[in-house]
Amino acid sequence: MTMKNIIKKAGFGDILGKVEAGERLSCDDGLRLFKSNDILVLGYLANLVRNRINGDNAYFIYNQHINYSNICTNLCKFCAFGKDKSSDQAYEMDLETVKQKVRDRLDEPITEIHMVGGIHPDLPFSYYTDLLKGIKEVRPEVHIQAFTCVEIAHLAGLADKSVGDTLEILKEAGLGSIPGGGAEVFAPRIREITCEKKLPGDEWLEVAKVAHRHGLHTNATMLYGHIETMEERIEHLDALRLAQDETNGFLAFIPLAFHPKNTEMASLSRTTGIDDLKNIAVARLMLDNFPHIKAYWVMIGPKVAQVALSFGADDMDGTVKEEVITHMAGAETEQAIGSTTLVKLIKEAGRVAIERDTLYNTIQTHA
Ligand code: V47
Repeated sequence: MTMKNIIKKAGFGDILGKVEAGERLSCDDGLRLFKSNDILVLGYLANLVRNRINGDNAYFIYNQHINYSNICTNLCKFCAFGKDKSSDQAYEMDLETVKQKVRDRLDEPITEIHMVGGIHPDLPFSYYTDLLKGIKEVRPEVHIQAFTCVEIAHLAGLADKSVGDTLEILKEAGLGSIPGGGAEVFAPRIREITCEKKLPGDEWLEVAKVAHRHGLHTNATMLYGHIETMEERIEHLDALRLAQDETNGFLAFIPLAFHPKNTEMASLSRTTGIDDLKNIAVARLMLDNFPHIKAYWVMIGPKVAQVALSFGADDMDGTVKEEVITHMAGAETEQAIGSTTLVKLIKEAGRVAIERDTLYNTIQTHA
C-alpha cells in the first residue's frame, strides 16, 4: 500500500489534500492530529511541509547561553531555575562576570549569545543595558538574542516607558533579537495553575508583535507535557499563527518538553518520544507561516532531535554551552554539544547541515 493510501485509511485523506494544496489546516484538523498516535502518518504529512519550506536543509548555530541571574519573583511551578532572592541557590552575575564568560570563549567561532534570566525584583534598567553594551565591547560582532517577552515587559516597567520605546533603547545598547521563552501555554487556565504571576499570554503576544514592528525578530515556544489539554496546545499554536499573519516577525517555533525534576510539579512524568515528535509534527503542520521549527536537543535529546528532522523540524538549535534551565529540572543531556556532532547528526538524517547565524544567513554548508 502506498503512504497516501495508508494516510487515507487512517482517516487523514482530507488533511493530506489540504497539505498537498498548501491550504491552511483548521484547529479541528490540528486537534485530530494531536489525538492520533499514528506517528508515521503525522511525520509524513509534516515532512511534506518541511521539505516544501526548507528543502533538505537542516540548520544549527554556534551559540553560547548566559543566564545572568536566577532570582525571580514569578516562581512558576514548572520551573526549577527561578529562585527567591533569599534562597541559598540564588545568584546574580555582575557585569564583569558576564563579560568574562564572553571573553573565556573568544577563541570559539560563536556568532550568537542567548541570554535570559528571571524577573529580578531589584536590578535597575541600567543593569540590562550595561549587560548588552558590555558583551558588545568584548565581542562586537556577536548577535545578542536576549530577554524573553516576559523580561521585556518587566524592563519596560523599570524604564517607565512603552514596550516600543524600551526596545529602541535595548536595540541601541546591542539587542539583536528576542528568544522564544516565557510563552509556556497561553491558556489562562494553565497560567493560573502553573504561573499565576507571569505576564498573561495575550500580553506576551503583544510584546512579540511590538518587537516585530520595531524590526526585531523573535522566536516562540510552547511548554508541553504537563497539565495542558490538546485543545489548549492547539489554541496556543493558533494564537501564534494569527500573530504571525499580522507581523511576520517570528523566525522559529520551539516546542519545549516539560522536565519535572526539582519543580513543584515533580510528581508528573517526563514526556515520551512519541509526544516529542508529535509536537514537532503538529507544529510544522499548523504553523504554516513560521519559517523554522526547532528540535531543541537539550530538551528532547540529540537522538530524538535527529529523528525530528524527518518529522517537521529543520533546525537543531546549536552548541549551547552551559545550559542551566533544563538541567536544573533534571535534563540528562549534555550541557553543550560540538558542531562536529551536530553536523554528523544532521548528515546521518539525510539532510544538508548548514551552520547559520541568528537570522538564518548561511555561514557554512556541510553538504
Ligand atoms: O522560558 C522552564 C522553559 C524556557 C522548564 O528562542 C522549562 O531559540 C522544560 O525558551 N522543563 C527557556 N522547560 C528556554 C527557551 C529557549 C531554549 C532554546 C532556544 C530558544 C529560542 C528558547 O524554558 C522558559 C520556560 O518556558 N522551562 N522550566 C522545565 N522544567
